[in-house]
Amino acid sequence: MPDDSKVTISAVAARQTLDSRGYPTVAVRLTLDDGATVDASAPAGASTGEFEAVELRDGDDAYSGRGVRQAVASVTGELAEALTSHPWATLHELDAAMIDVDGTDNLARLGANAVVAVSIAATRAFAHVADTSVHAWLARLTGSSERLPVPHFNVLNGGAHAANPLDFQEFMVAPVGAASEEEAVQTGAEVYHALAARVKQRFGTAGLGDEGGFAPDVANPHEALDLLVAAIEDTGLTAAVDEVAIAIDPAANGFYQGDGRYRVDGRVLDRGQLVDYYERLLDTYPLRSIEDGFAEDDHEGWRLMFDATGRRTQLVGDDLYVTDARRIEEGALSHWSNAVLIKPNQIGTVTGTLDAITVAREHDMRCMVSHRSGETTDDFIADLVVGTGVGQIKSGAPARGERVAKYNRLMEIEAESGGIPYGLAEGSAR
Ligand code: 2PG
Ligand code: MG
Repeated sequence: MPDDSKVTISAVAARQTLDSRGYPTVAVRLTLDDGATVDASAPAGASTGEFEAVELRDGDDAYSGRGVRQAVASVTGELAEALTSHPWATLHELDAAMIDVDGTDNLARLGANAVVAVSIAATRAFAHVADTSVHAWLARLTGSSERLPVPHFNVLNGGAHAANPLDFQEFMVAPVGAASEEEAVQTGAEVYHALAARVKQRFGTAGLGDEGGFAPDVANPHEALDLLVAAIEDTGLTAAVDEVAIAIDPAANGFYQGDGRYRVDGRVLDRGQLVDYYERLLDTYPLRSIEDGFAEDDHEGWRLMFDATGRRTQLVGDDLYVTDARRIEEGALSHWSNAVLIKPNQIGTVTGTLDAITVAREHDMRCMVSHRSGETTDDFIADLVVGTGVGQIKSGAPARGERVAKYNRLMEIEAESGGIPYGLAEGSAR
């Protein structure tokens, strides 16, 4: 077992580095006793859930208050002292020590941006001392069968990630029927380019949103979905749930009006009407997955949606669960959704992330590993998704360095490892 090999950290360094939106985030380097170094950096969300672990921002003049010098100081100060104090037998022990030093229940004092970067670097350190890849180490730790995931390419952006009037945040293309990761990436890129041509022709511009998808002045979700279907067909492939499927993240917190009412397409819909709206989309388009279709605190809306569509569609909780095992358990027992989005920085440690996946699995909920809208070129989530074998990832468009870093790492794992199957995990069809 990898945990037999202890990790001894001799030095801890941290600094500010820029994310894909040009704001600073935390970069960490751990030096191990054999001289090896492991690095990691924290991503940052824009449409964040209320109950996420706290991302520490300085709030002073630098970067409009978004500097992370305090979080960097957390790493080089208190965390460095704790981490270099003795050898670590397990990642769990190391993560627990950081939570202990922080002393709050949401990492508010040291900052989840500090802790998650250290936790990811530490995971790499354990893989290093076990002389294996990060994905293989995670698979052994969690007892999972490795799997290359179906990528969900966010090719059209709206909501908090774009300046257009589109209420829904993400429109994704998922090559479910591809034979390999390499083929899936090719499909995603070809659809992206076909969409670029259509968007340029219709709107005269192909400006991008935060995740590298196009952000034209599309008026409503129907128009966006029509464009996606057309772009898929332009490539000669079939838009269908078991071939090239579509997934959406409305990110409903962004258009929730309170009191069970939502503003979509300029109309105010109650919960039942919003369920009807989604059902019409499901009837019309090859939609396999809807994430955050309701607001994070509108549990009644989630339940209604689950009752109406949970048997035929993947319903993913993101802001709803914030990668928190306790919330996921509550959602499973209350029938809020049948799937969970997995973002390490929402919970702040890799161990907490793995706990979230374990609980989801115990309740037969599917998982999708996810990037954040603010990213670096850190590709940890690629190894995370393969090692846990959950079968689905979203990492934005098949373009821009911080997005393709993950897709490229997946293709590298496929090429290097040989024999890891591609596709949705058992029981994950629509
Ligand atoms: C989401 C994410 C990632 P953000 O809502 O799923 O796509 O966006 O990182 O802004 O929360
Ligand atoms: Mg989301």
